[in-house]
Amino acid sequence: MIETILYSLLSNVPPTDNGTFWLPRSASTVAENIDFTFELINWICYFFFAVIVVAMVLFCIKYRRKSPNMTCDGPTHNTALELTWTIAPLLLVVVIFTVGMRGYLDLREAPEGCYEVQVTGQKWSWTFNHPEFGATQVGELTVPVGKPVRLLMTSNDVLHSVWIPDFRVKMDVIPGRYTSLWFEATKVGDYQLNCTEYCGKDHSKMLAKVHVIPVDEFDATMIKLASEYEDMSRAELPAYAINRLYNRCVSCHSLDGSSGTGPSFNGLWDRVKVGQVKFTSGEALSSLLGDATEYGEPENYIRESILNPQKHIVQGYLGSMPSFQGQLKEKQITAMIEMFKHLDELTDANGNITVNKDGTPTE
Ligand code: HEC
Ligand SMILES: [Cu+2]
Repeated sequence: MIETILYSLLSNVPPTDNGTFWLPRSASTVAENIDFTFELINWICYFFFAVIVVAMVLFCIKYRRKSPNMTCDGPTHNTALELTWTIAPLLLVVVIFTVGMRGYLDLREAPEGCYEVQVTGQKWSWTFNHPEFGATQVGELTVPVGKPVRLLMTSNDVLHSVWIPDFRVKMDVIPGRYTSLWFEATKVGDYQLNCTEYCGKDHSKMLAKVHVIPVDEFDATMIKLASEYEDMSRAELPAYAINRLYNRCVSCHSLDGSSGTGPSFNGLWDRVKVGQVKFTSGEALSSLLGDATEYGEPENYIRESILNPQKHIVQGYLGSMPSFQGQLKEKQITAMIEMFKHLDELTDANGNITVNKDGTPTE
């Protein structure tokens, strides 16, 4: 009841298309409640600001010291006044709590049957996995309009935080733990996702776009995304691999030559091509290449390294690489191999990726 009255009093509450002076446009189901709570508190502040300033000015005039030898009796009790300034704020705070708590519970409790996306934060990018379609997106997230979506999130390195201002949702992303948030987008369009936990040098570039698309286009779009490499020519594969597949390797393999959990991809093809890899068994790759040997072609060694990484462990590393058997299709493995061969055309000297998925240069 009280909420209905308050709603009708606050005529400029969202949903708004362009946002208000204080708030960006709103585009999710929880936004209404959040904006209402914000506006409510805001208007309470305006009201008391006006009352207090007016009273202060009037009292300054009325009770000013009118002559140098004027004295007064000092403060006294006024029970009615004291009860008013105790009980009125108490009631206000109870109202704010009730409205705020309801909105908070809505935010924290995802409805049944959400579409689930797995989110990984990593210095300095966002990876979105759609287990239902076997599709992965980096730096962009496609979701259906009018359907609740739940993000199950974790970090590969430090604290990050997902924030989609237009949806009014925000949640920390923590290494070694899952956190979640949910939203239901109400309007088709593109929305900005930010990292809002300072996470190092390129924190301000840790952005992603949320594409909200009509429900009837969603399945087709995701299926296409999961199999987009099928129709690509060989020349298109390296740019695809570095943008769409490398994110599964990035936590262990660098592009700038520095070794991590695994050897850097930088120079990998040159090493492998001439067999210049030594294994913990003491064997060298050179003795496994060439006619009538285990691998024949160097490409076979890379394929084997991805599908069956335990077979030969590179010296100086532990056998900690997971197998990608069943996770990468043959053509995606071909794409990775093409990526190794063309790595110098895809990255700059510092190991930054310099091409987009469609082969155009970044920035
Ligand atoms: C959890 C860490 C981890 C991930 C993720 C990972 N690797 Fe590895 N990778 C390793 C380690 C450790 C080695 C070295 C030991 C070995 O040979 O198994 C290695 C070795 C390799 C080698 C052989 C390197 C050489 O110098 O001979 C290739 C090729 C390779 N990985 C490709 C990939 C690809 C492609 C991906 C992503 C699709 C990937 N790895 C994901 C840890 C990882
Ligand atoms: Cu971050």
